[in-house]
Amino acid sequence: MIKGITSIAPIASEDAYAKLSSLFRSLGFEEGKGWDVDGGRGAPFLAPLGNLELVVGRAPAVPNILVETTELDAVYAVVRAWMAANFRTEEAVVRLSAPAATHWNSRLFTADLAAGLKIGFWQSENPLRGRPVAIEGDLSAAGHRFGVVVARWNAVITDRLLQGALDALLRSGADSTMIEIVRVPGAWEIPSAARTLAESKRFAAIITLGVLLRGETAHYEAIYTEVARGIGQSQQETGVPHAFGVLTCETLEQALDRAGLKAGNKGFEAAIAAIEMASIGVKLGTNLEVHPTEAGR
Ligand code: DLZ
Repeated sequence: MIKGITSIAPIASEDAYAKLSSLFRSLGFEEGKGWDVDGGRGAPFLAPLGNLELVVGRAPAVPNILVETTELDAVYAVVRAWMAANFRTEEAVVRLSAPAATHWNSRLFTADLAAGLKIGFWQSENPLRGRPVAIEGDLSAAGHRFGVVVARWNAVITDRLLQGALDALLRSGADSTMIEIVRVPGAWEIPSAARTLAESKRFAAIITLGVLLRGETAHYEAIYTEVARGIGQSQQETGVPHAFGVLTCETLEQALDRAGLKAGNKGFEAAIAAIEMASIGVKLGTNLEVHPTEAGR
């Protein structure tokens, strides 16, 4: 419901009004729709983010117009050039302070444009400031149990995908005794095996690996659709993350490229996705993994 907030800055004189408008234009501020009514004039300047800050008690020693920047030194160069063009040299030097650290983990400089009209420009030194808070998975596989379902059809490719997946798991801290590998005849059988593993609730994530070659596979589209649907359905209905490492390629050469030759190893990538989802499961409280000890087995 809230659309925006406007803080009104009364400007003492026409000269100060013109100076500040000119400086903001030279910095590339977007101008809003101004107004001119009953002897008063308003010039809105828009910024991607705005806020009205209420302060009680001792206020930080800053001007009450503060412009937050992401490249303070570049902005300083523009303001300094503008000051040089609008004031005598010695006056410009006095009116512009150099960027300096504040006690609130930022850097700030001020430009004194006219009596009672000092503008502050600042940049936070906190790299996380303004970033949306996101829940992200870690890339640590330690302490998690993973199920890997791999098709034997086109084993020359799927063995490489499996090697890639194991490489990712072990290098990310997985315990080899906590990785269970199930080999199935072909891609068609992957969904049911994946679902059996997922329903056991013993795994933080399932990794599915296979290759469908268009040239070799009758009803290629139908099979692929069903395999993808089955894996997705198992993931949704069991709540256990399933990483999708089933390649669909025109030729064997293309498949080899994706299994470690020219285009990365999709088994490795699927395992990394599984590790990340296992961690997100812990953070979101949706990890269903029950370890054998907990299950009393
Ligand atoms: C039958 C078949 C064919 C033609 N092609 C492939 C393939 O490219 N990739 C694959 O993983 N599996 C293939 N299969 C085997 C089927 O997935 C399935 O294992 C058999 O039809 C037995 O149900």
